[in-house]
Amino acid sequence: MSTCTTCPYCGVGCGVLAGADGTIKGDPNHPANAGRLCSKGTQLGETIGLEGRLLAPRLNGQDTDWDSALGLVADTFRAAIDEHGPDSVAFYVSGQLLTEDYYAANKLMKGYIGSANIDTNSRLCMASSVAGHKRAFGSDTVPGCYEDIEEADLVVLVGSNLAWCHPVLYQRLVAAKAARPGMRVVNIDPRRTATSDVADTHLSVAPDGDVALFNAVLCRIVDERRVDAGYVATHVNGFDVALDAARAAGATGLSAEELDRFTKLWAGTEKVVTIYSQGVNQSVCGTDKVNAILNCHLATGRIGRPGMGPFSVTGQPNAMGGREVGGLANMLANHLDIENPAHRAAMQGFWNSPTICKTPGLKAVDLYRACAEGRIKALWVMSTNPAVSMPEADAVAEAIRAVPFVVVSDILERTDTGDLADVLLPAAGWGEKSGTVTNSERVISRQRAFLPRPGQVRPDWQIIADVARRMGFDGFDWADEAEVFDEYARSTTVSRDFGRDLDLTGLAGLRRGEYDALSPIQWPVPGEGAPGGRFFAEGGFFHADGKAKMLPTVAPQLATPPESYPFTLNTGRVRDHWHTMTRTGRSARLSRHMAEPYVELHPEDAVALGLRDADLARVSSPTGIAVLRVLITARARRGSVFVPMHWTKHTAADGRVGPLVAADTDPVSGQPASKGGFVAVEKYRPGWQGFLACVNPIALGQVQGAVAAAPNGFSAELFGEAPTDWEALARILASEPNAVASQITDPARGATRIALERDGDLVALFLAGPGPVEAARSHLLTRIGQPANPLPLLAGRNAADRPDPGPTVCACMGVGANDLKAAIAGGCHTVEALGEATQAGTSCGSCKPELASLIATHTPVAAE
Ligand SMILES: Nc1nc2c(c(=O)[nH]1)N[C@H]1C(S)=C(S)[C@@H](COP(=O)(O)OP(=O)(O)OC[C@H]3O[C@@H](n4cnc5c(=O)[nH]c(N)nc54)[C@H](O)[C@@H]3O)O[C@H]1N2
Ligand SMILES: Nc1nc2c(c(=O)[nH]1)N[C@H]1C(S)=C(S)[C@@H](COP(=O)(O)OP(=O)(O)OC[C@H]3O[C@@H](n4cnc5c(=O)[nH]c(N)nc54)[C@H](O)[C@@H]3O)O[C@H]1N2
Ligand code: SF4
Ligand SMILES: [Mo]
Repeated sequence: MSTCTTCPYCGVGCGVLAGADGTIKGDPNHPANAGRLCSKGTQLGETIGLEGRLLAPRLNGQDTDWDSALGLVADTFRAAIDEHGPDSVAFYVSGQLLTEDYYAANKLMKGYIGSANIDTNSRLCMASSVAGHKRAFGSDTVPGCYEDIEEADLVVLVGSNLAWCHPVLYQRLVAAKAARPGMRVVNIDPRRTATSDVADTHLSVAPDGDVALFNAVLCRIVDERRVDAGYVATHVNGFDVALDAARAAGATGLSAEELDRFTKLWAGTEKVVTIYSQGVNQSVCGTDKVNAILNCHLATGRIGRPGMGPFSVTGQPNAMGGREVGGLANMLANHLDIENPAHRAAMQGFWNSPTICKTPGLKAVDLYRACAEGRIKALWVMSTNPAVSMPEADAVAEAIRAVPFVVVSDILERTDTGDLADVLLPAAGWGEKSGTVTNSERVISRQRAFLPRPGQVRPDWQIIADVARRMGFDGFDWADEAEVFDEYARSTTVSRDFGRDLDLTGLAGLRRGEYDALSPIQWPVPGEGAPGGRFFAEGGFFHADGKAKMLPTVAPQLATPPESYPFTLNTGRVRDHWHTMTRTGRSARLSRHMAEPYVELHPEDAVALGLRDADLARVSSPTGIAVLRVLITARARRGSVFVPMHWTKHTAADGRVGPLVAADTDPVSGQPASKGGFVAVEKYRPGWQGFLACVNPIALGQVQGAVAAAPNGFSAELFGEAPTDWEALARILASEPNAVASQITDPARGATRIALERDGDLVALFLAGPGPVEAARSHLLTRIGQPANPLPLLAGRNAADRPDPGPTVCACMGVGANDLKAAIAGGCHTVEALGEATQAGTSCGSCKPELASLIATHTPVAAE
């Protein structure tokens, strides 16, 4: 028996069939994925174990009972509000909460506490898209749907690594292009990524060159007479001022020929979809980037019709749901505006609440500044890890520490943020809680529980309601999540009556059974008439006059790095990890794709810095320092380095990029420029480097490095400042004081290899030397926890029956790069042939771009 639910990772929102035994399959009936899953979705079963889970409320590190914890939270928030006013408290929430959780949190803060100090990690994610939509459309409306991507003749991906970040949508794009080879795909990103592999053209735009680029597209549209004059006349304001601004040329970092070809292609293709993501949003000019793109679609009327439109893809599973219920500090609820007294009065009327916030609250970056300045007396963080993911992360951790009372709701006992809390509240996790999420194309799906709730965990909405009631508020007496959803659906009568886009009144009054059985449904869901569909093909915008607005977007001066920090910093994601790794970090398979934090840089920059592959580099900015493995690739843009965002104090204290990122924000949206800032890069020479594979969890202590899950235990890449007693160190790191040690040393190279055996099993292998450790890691990892003769391993020989598979490329089927290279040498020259021979890429397909690039690099060139 399996349960039909939704993947808890990205905003594609794939349907999942989950079994109580942890089996996971794609749901063939879900409109987002039709049975497909990516590597992260496929490995969900590996991430739902109970190790490390927070199972009881905690006060100052001691387990406590719910009554005491909830009472303390309610009393302390109440006391702060009574003494210092409603704006002295704050919630910081997450696009990974379910809509019901989010609705409850927003209602409590805005309608009952009477402050708008509830902001969300969507501030770091979607805020510029929200602000751009509101400026252009009068509301935060995503006009199109996934099918548009398949029906387009031109798909432009701007600042989106779709192949790694929205893999199932990417697979749909790849399949559509294969079926219709005439389709064109252009990828606009300073660096080449796995996504560039589907693209006919990759444009290495200068960081933040996007406004200038889309301004150039707008000029081309006009010059080639591609303006839809009828649409503009009837439905659009601001055309002339937008065009004036666009005429002022700005730097894109592209050649005149590249610019010419791209603007011509965009202007000349009717069915164009422009997909954009964090390369657009996370910038000091993020909102202008969004509007520069929207301007082009509005001028051509290419919006809301099949195969055309701008498409801001959401990151988190419920980023869209959070925007609906009002999780941002500058939105009220239901896409209504705090600044509008009629909206406020109507929401307060619906809630029948004692008060309502009057002005926008603090946005994330300002919120943590207020914490640092002592203005916030009580803070509640739910389902997000700001001590890792905020810019200037170390300063944010200090700011949280400065708040007198900090509550964190999480599923884990230890996170970088949870470690700063006075009270930890144990939340039910994916698989244990029930509710709804909305994906990138406005499809609402049910998340359904299929696992028993362990320990004392409770769903987030219930924890919020419990606190609200203890604060003396009515309006939080829901019996279950179906009642919360029903109230939310009914509340959209308010937005509907204001003529807004968000209308779920057709879902109001669902009985529990109907709610449980709810199939994926695209909003709007009006009380009468068919649900779903596109917006704006016939105008109908949400500004007072019903028209859209084109905005004058002025291309910024491209920033030149200061002498002391000569590289532009770029940050983002890897294929198999999710954010701060609290879930994907538990999966051995997912942890093998990228087992440690790294810095990607261009070969010419590497030469200039004297860096070679696998060296360590010290990357520093005015606000922080990280030590990272060097990955040299021609995919990087010269002068720009890329560092992934995933590692934490728990997984690689020195490998965190958050402390390096400057807290600069977009002036309109308040979204931080997480892709920006400047850094210095230099070679880092530690006293030694090492690799440890072991059955026990690894506590790094004084040693630096990164830990990761491995097939029979854990692994770590290590480095340190001073030479040590190797055997003692190996025992401490492996927590094996009594195991039998064998050691081989190579005094000439200063290298050592130590094996620890207990009861005939190999429990740890430790390799160390003065430079990067060269060893077949995946091979060594397979021996851990097994009866093994350590000597051949220590001598560095692979058993003849088990050649080293190399670094994992296909996480689902566990296929390594060496296996793949062998198969390519053996004649597999297509992704399909490789799949048949090795099974790589045959499950979720997330690794297909990497398979294709391996084929491109390793196929022997045929003799003439
Ligand atoms: N595997 C995986 N998938 C995820 C997530 C995850 O953690 N892991 N997180 C989810 C979430 S919450 C989000 S928001 C999405 C994010 O999804 P994406 O936005 O696709 O991912 P990122 O890697 O953050 O950034 C995308 C690209 O922007 C580029 N970029 C940087 N600066 C610029 C610029 O100035 N202009 C342009 N045009 N491009 C630029 C970067 O080089 C990068 O390749 O992914 C979602 N999916
Ligand atoms: N440098 C840099 N920084 C970035 C970005 C970037 O591209 N570069 N991207 C930004 C973006 S787009 C995003 S979205 C953020 C993401 O950053 P975060 O939101 O900080 O990262 P997550 O690891 O997703 O944090 C989710 C937390 O919620 C917990 N959790 C999981 N399920 C539940 C649940 O059901 N209930 C509760 N209460 N807790 C739960 C998890 O254990 C985890 O601690 O990072 C941002 N920061
Ligand atoms: S694409 Fe992958 S991570 Fe995103 S929802 Fe689908 S299975 Fe989950
Ligand atoms: Mo995000």
